Amino acid sequence: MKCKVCREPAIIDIRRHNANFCSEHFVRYCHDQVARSIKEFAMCSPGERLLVAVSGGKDSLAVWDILDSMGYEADGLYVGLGIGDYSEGSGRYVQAFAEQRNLRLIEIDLRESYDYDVPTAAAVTKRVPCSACGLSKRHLFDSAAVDGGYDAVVTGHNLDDEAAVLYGNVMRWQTNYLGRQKPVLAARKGFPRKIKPLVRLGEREMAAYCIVRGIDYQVEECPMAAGNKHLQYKEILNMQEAASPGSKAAFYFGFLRDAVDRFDDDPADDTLGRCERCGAPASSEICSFCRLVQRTEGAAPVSVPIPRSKRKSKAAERAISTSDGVTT
Ligand code: Q46
Ligand code: ZN
Ligand code: ZN
Repeated sequence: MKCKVCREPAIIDIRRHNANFCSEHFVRYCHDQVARSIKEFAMCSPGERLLVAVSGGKDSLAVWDILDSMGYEADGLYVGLGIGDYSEGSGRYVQAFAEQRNLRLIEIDLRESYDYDVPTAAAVTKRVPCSACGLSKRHLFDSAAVDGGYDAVVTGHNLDDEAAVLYGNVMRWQTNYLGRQKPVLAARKGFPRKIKPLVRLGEREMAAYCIVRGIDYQVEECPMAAGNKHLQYKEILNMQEAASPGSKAAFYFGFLRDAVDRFDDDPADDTLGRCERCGAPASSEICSFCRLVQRTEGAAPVSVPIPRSKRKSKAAERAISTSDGVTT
């Protein structure tokens, strides 16, 4: 197996491109794919300030590394979710990464700042952890970006994530979500622009990128993700991809080219008011994040893990349908 560019021994084969790369040209390939996405979807421009939502997993650390290497001014934002050892480990990977590269990292800990954590919020609301988790992350990413004057929030969603979310939304014809499944969402009143520069790169490529670049990341999955449909959709698509390389990319990019504009882009958001407590966009007097903070006030902390249930799987899938959260 030889590198397509230099004919030296290759370290990875990418079947959908019918190409193998050595480590040097693989890194270049990843950067080229990100540069192509940024240009094609007009995600951001040099000189803009970017806020990368980092979870400690491979994708978010890789996208931060790539943007920094490409010369973008990119700070990191990490939200401590309070999911036991998983969150403690994730935080350490993010801190080490930022320190090694001398990058600015903003840290918000749910327990310290808002006196709740994801397991406790799940118990209080009697909903799956991903529901309170997704809500908290979306709110904190948006408000940190708006308050900090950033031009865009960056997330590490890769091609596998986007294809799996699309598959789930198509399976159930979630047309309200389909219209928002774009690699860039423009800024709207009170919401920052959101961009996904990794949409041309697969999960396996991002893991390989981290190894080649010496990025230590949280390999362990979130203990509260078990059983959600998103992982099942990935498995289905992986089987399809193995039988027919290029299927995921054809599915996702064909959707962007021919179908996404046929679905509504959530026009109702433009009529949103302001939360009386925090000033964030809200459809009632208090935004859903502040309502969650109110509901968890004084609740006794709950530890991890929370038992699985069918109800959990369904809500986890709903929470992930917009693919707005941080990926690992
Ligand atoms: S961290 Fe949070 Fe994910 Fe864990 S609780 Fe669910 S949403 S699975 S990206
Ligand atoms: Zn090479
Ligand atoms: Zn609020």
